[in-house]
Parts: sequence; structure tokens; C-alpha cells
Amino acid sequence: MEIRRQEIMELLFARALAGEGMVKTNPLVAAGLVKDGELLELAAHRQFGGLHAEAALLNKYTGSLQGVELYCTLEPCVHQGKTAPCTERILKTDIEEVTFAHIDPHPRVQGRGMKKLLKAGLTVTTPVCRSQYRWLNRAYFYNQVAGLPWLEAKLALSVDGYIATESHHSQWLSGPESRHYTHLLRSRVDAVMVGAETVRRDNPSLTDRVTGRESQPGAIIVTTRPQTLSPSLTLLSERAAETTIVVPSQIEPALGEKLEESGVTLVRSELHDGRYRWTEVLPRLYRAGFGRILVEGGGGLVGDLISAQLLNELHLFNCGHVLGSGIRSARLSHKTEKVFNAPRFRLLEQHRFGEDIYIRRLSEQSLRRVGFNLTPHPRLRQRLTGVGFKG
Ligand code: AOF
Ligand code: ZN
Repeated sequence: MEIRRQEIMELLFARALAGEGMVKTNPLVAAGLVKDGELLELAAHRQFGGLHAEAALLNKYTGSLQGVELYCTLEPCVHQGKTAPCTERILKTDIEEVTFAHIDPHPRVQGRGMKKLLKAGLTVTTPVCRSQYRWLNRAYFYNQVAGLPWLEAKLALSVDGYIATESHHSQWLSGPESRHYTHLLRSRVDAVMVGAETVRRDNPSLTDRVTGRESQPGAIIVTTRPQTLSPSLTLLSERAAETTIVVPSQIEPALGEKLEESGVTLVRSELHDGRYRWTEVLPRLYRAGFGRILVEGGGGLVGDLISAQLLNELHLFNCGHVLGSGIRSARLSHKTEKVFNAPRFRLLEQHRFGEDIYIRRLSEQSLRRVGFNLTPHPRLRQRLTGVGFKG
């Protein structure tokens, strides 16, 4: 029975991922109806502000619920948010057994959903596959603990650790397979963030041109000098409605208005000696609705975030070119004297993509900084030993 419970939960996890990149600061949630160990129907929370998984499921399933169990990845909610509380909806049905993977850490839930179901006489089973769900939904759990967006960075590196030549030429260090995977990484986040220097030089669109997701991830430009952004840049001319610009709170009002009229959203943050404090910028981005962000350069932005212990996950593509000199992947804003004091990212996964090696790493330091504990899920650990270099 326990194994079947886990199997069903894993099916739900796979469905919950349908919301990646779409649910923003909400959790990835799926729910399923089970009778005699068989899954009858399942549904997911698909969009920020959209139906919760349980409601979507109960709308979809029209058969009898006598003797049917409800499985959810997350504890059903008790609060009136953008939608009605799921627990009330459940209590209106004949469902008598509810199984869920993890308590909802949202301050308005935190076990109250479970208590309400128990009080009404239902049988509740939890946790099931808890650490696996924490990993899958790491952005949401981290958001709740830290009040910050989960930050990932993608870097394509030369053999000698540069992301571009001295003249900022970088197209293409990584091969087609790696670049294809980058689009998948973009499809999983709420926004792709870059420094203004990268925008000025590469004029990127930062879109996902592979997965066909329902809407594109947002774009975030970080600049201390918004006056230098040309209105003809793709992000400002073609993607203004999806673009957010982090600007100094001292921005000249006329320039601020002009930018906002063009359709972009501004997030204002104070400059201290000409620099942003990331501990001030990031909570603002989180409140603006970004739960998970992919940083795609440049080296200054990535370095600042690592120094501030705010970067959680790294996607590195180790490529075959040797540049000799150029732009470093991460220009830290602090000095490290000893290796043992250096920020460190733990190896999670490695994979060959054509001529490149993809490496995924996790910063335990950034998680510890906010008191967030996370165990990468066991499957991933198996893959660590299972996927070797084939070359
Ligand atoms: C559930 N099932 O599928 C989800 C839940 O603003 P709202 O109404 O969308 O509520 C968002 C909060 O509801 C979110 O922070 C989390 O606590 C819970 N999400 N709960 O029972 C779901 N997505
Ligand atoms: Zn709900």
C-alpha cells in the first residue's frame, strides 16, 4: 500500500510540473482521485490566479465519489485567496480520505487545512514523498521561507572559464544541444534576468523558442543607468509588456514616466554608492510576482548575487573553446583569501550535450543563509551516479 501511495504521488508530481513557469509565486500542485489503488482522474494548478488543483479535479470528474480517495501534492488550502478554499470544496463531497505530500507553509494554511479535514472526520495521510516534493517545488518553499525569488543562473563557459572574449563576443560558445536545453530552462521560470550591459551588447529577446509554453517568461533588465537603454532594443520595443526594469529609485521622473508609457514595468530600488543592494531588490521582485528567476549574465550580476549568497542553482555549460582572456563568468563583489572560505556549489548532475558538458550545482550556503533545508530528490542522486561521460 505504501509503495502504491508513493507511485500515485509520483504520477501527481509529474502532472504538477505542468505549472512550471506558469504559476509564478504559487506552488506547483496536482491532485488525483483514487479508487482501490487506481488513479481515476488527475488535474493540476496551471496558472497563477487560476483554479487550484483540487477544484480543477472536482470540476472535471463527474462520477460518484463514494469510496474515492483524494490525493494532493500539497495540503489543501483553507483560506479565501483568488479562489475559494479547497478544504470546503472537499467537505461538500463524499470523499473520506485525503493523502498529501507536504504541509502548505503559507502562513494562512500551515496545517490548518489538515486540522479542518480531521475535525470533519476524514482520514488524512501525510507526509508522502515529502523531500521529493520539496525539491520539485523548491522555488515555492524557498519563497515562503525567504521572501525571495529562487534564483538560478545559466552560464556557458570556455575551457578557461570565460563567458565571452574581451570584445564581448560569445556567440556561440555552447553547441546547439546546450542552447536547446537553455530554452527548456527558460520555460521553467517566471522571468529571465540580465544586466543592462548584456542587453546593450546582445539585444536579446530572452524567449523560450522551443517548448511552446502558453506564455513567454518575463524579462528583467537590471540597470543603474536607465537613460542608456535604447527604445529600439527588442525587449523594449517588442516585449515591453513582459519586461520589468530594475531602476534606481532616484530615476528622473520624466524618464520613469516615458518608460512606463512604453509598457514596461519598473521596480525601483535605492542605490548605495552607485550599487544596488540585492537584499533590497530581490524582495521587491518577489512581491512583483517573480517566484523563480533564471539569470543569464553578465558576469557582474552573477558575481554580485553569489557574493550576497542569493544565487541558489547553477546551470553550467562547459564548452570546448579556449579564449585566453575575456569576460569572467562571475566577478565577485568580495575578495576570497582562502579556498575554504570561497562560496561553493555542490554538484547535483552532469550530462553530455554534444561537445559540451552540462553541470548542475546547488548552493547550500544560500539556502542556509535563510534557514531553508532542502535535500535534492533521490532520483537526481541516482542520476548522478547513473549518467557518466560517454565521450
Ligand atoms: C491548494 N491547491 O492547487 C494551490 C494551493 O491566490 P490563490 O487563491 O491562488 O491562493 C494561493 C495560495 O493557495 C498559495 O500561496 C498556496 O498557499 C495555496 N495554493 N492550494 O490547496 C492548489 N495552488
Ligand atoms: Zn486551494
